[in-house]
Amino acid sequence: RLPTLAVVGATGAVGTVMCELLTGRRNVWGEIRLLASERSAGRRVRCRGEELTVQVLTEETLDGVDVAMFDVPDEIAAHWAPIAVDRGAVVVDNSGAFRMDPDVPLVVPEINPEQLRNRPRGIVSNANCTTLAMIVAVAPLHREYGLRELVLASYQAVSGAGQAGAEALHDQLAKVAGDRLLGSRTGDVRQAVGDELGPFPAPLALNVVPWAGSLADGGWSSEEMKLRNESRKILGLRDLKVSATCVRVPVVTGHSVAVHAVFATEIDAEGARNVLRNAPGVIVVDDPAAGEFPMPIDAVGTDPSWVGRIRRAVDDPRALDFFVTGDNLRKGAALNTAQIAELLAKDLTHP
Ligand code: 11C
Repeated sequence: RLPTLAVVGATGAVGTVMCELLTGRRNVWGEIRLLASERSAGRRVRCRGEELTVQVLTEETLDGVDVAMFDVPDEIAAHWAPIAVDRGAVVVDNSGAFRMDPDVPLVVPEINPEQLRNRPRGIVSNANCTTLAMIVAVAPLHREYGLRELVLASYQAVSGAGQAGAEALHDQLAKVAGDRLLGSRTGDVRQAVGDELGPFPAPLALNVVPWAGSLADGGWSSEEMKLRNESRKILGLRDLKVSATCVRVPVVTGHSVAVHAVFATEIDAEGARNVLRNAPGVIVVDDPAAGEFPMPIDAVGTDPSWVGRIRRAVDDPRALDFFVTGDNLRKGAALNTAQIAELLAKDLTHP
């Protein structure tokens, strides 16, 4: 019997991409069950060539599920994931609810797939989308050169904040379009956009906002702390120094990170490029003379992390600077979850 899969949160921004992804990937599932809140129940969604009806998430609709993917807010995952485990499922959770739990592995299949087997709570966590875009490129460099420190600046797309984020940006762009004064000293974007900020603290149209997530200790944002804590856990580097500044930009999909990585040994750009060319899940696009560098408009809809602008730091032969872009809804969320779930399916089918 092929395992039964539940997609919890099937109609959200990530859930929608998940259904598209499942349609294109190798079919390892028997039944696929789409679950969501009452609001979305009854909706018909095409998945894997079948027309499926979204069902309400209940204890009963979790019955018989072997693997449950959760693409829901933290508090809903915190409540429902243990219930799914009690009903017999292994949960792959894309929220932040369990990532730092020492009894929950934080798995990126290209980096630490072996940790999947050690899951005492029956839950496996999927990392934050910004961490994922960056870590797929950082990990192979760490293996080769020994990572000591990361200094990061993110350029995060609005769909990281869900469907509401994408809609807010499009609504705002419609309001500012055509007014060539807006964004200048005499054109007030705040006035043009009004109160419709969606999930953001300030307008995103014609602007960037140096904030994502909630306020954490010391003035850091929760998103910045996730980059630090999740990188340490995935790489198994408890003392890794990480400083991040997370910034929201007017991009619909595709999170980018400018990375300054310091290693234990000297590093040269061509050596690093070769390591990255051979790394799974990475594509190197690095020919600035020809105008080729990684950008969200190219990465969107694709699986790998796109890496470019690779150069050794002028003032530190042990440091490398580069730019990485990945689709925050695919590798940053749905794809990594699907990859983990497929490894679990393989174990269930051939224990
Ligand atoms: C954003 N990275 O772009 C966030 C969204 O911990 O999974 C994902 C939050 C998370 O707003």
